Amino acid sequence: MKTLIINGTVVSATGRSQADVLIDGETIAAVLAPGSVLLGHDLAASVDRVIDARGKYVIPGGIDAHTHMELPFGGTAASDTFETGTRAAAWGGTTSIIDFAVQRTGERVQDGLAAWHEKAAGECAVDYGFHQIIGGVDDASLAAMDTLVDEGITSFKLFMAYPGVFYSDDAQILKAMQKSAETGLLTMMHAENGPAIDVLAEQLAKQAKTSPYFHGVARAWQLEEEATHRAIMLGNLTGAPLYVVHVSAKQAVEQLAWARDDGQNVFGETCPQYLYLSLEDQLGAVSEEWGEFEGAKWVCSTPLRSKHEGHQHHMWQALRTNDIQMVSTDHCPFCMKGQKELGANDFRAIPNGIGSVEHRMDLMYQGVVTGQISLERWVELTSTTPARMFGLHGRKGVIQPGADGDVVIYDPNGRTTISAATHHMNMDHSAWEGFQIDGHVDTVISRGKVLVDDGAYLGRKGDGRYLKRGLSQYLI
Ligand code: DUC
Ligand code: ZN
Ligand code: ZN
Repeated sequence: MKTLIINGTVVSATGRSQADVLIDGETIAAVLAPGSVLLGHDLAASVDRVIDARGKYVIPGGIDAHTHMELPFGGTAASDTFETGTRAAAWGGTTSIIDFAVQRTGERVQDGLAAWHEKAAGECAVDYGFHQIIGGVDDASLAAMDTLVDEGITSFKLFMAYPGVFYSDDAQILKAMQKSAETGLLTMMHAENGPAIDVLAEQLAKQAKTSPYFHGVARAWQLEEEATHRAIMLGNLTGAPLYVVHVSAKQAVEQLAWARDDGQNVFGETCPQYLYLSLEDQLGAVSEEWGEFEGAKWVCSTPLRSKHEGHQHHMWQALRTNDIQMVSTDHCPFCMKGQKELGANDFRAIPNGIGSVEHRMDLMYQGVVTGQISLERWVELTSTTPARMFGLHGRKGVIQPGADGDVVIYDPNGRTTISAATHHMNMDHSAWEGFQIDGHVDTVISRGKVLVDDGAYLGRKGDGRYLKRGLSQYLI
């Protein structure tokens, strides 16, 4: 199957131009001056399908490098399966995800990874890779980390939060980072001081401060800044490259900025919720159905931050200055009914997570509309840098000959209203209910196959393939 996309504006991380894109089979064959004639033939006449992208942007498919499909967490499991979550991703212009396989204390890393392969194989709408959560750093898991690169898993995640669940203490972090320095695996860090958070949360609960808002009060920014600093210094000591996930506090951004200025291989990711939503939104949220428990929809960790402290402004700035390099979702959906409501009487029991895998491209495009970031930076933050960061560059994140035919046609004049009534994620609510999007994902092509076109879903489960990843291109 040969597809030619004509008349569009092709946008990359470094520029934009009027060009036609030829996809042959699963890969991009050529990016051509408009109306090109090849070997005397009118190209449009020799292909199977021509898509007219006049007035629209032609961008590389989005890469969401932080999702949690089916994650067992908080006494339940994330409500999107690999099937529903990746289909929703496709609807939103994301053609690759990187999810987190889980190993817990006492379990073998190999078994955790095998379990994730089993959940995802044959189910996904788009291509998928894995990071490895090491929830129990011990001699066996450290030894198993030596085998990860051969499996195409070149990054692992540690948690400084969630004592008794995924938590690693400093000694464990030090050992895992030594392994990271030795193997080239990128250390991903959930940087919040979990033991201190648990003390504050218990104190709040004893004062009957149990509504969802207090989740954010307990998870104070000082505890994100402190953990980020500690992770940076342990990385400095061991020589481990460090990637801090879901950064929400401006003080944590400042930690990353000085470490980068100091020459360390330190990177940071933020998520749409930290750019648009605040602790006050959560406090003010009351509904007929849920009363003040409505705020549970926005319980995630790291938490939403106070709008009076300037975190959002600082985060947009950091996206421009490259103190933060990319935007993922931390997609971890839970329904209100039967899941979030486990914490109806105590915020500590609310499963943490927001579902956004379908909306990341649209939400970040609003930064272009409002002048916070350029069109090129939009592509860089959502696709090109994730590919480079996680060893997919050349295949993903670019529209160039030889790359996978992952292409999104985005209409800047289209309109989208986000709602649980119309989204494709398996969630009974939306953290983004009523958000008006200037722009629309019109057509989504994954390895040459049209998955979404003009409001219709044309893909099938199992279209997505496992992505064996290389080492991070930022380290070589
Ligand atoms: N944060 C979340 O909000 N959900 C899953 C895990 C995490 O770290
Ligand atoms: Zn996390
Ligand atoms: Zn996460």
